Amino acid sequence: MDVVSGVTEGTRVVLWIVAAIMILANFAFIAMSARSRDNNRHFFYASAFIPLVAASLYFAMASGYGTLVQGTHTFYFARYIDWVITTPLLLFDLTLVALPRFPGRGALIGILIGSDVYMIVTGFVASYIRSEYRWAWFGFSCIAFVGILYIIGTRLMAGARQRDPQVRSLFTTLAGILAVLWICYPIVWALGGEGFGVISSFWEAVLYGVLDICAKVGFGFVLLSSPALDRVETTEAQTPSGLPSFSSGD
Ligand code: RET
Repeated sequence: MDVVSGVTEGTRVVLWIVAAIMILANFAFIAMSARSRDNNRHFFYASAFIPLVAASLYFAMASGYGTLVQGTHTFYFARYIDWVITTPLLLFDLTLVALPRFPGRGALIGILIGSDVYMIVTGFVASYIRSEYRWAWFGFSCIAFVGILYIIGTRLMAGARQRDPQVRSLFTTLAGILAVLWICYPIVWALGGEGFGVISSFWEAVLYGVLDICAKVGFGFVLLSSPALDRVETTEAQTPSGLPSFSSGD
């Protein structure tokens, strides 16, 4: 079998296909930005940048430069470079939909992104280490992940409840997509070569590929094609009296 840097031919084909889909998504999101407005253009920039980053790192893996051969095991380290850049941007999008511009959402964005970077970096360490100690790092990463889901389910949800019904329902859809897809990542990790090794590296590449396409491209399409996007940065949280609320952020 033709193997380049530990990547077999079948897996390379999968990686090339995902790279191609990501670059097409980047073009599509750039084209969609024609309908953006000044107040929501950042969503288009972020959504287009996410598949561009993924395309370049899938390209690296497909061409044999995104892997590390560790004995009989191939570690696809480029995934973590992709995720450490793209997952904060996805959380950034979600937070902007949930919370109004005022009275400020910076602290929550900082906490979410900090925890997310920690989750990916500890996940990288778990993957790099081949001894049983990797499970401790997997555990650290999972703790941060639970924290992220907790903040989304509590603080962001509470913020979204105070918003325009269309914006609220966009948030609920995006948060649902994000939670369901993101939970699959540690499951694939545990089943794949870094964890228990019960699925082949080919199927691991297929599963991560499908997840990455749904979490980046699917999420981006839902966000950018929503009519509620125009209302996200214009509506403020409402108190029952209709006055802007000063309590839903910090
Ligand atoms: C790892 C392994 C360690 C434990 C946990 C993980 C979580 C990874 C996640 C990745 C999400 C990636 C996305 C990429 C697409 O844009 C690192 C697999 C908890 C949640 C959404």
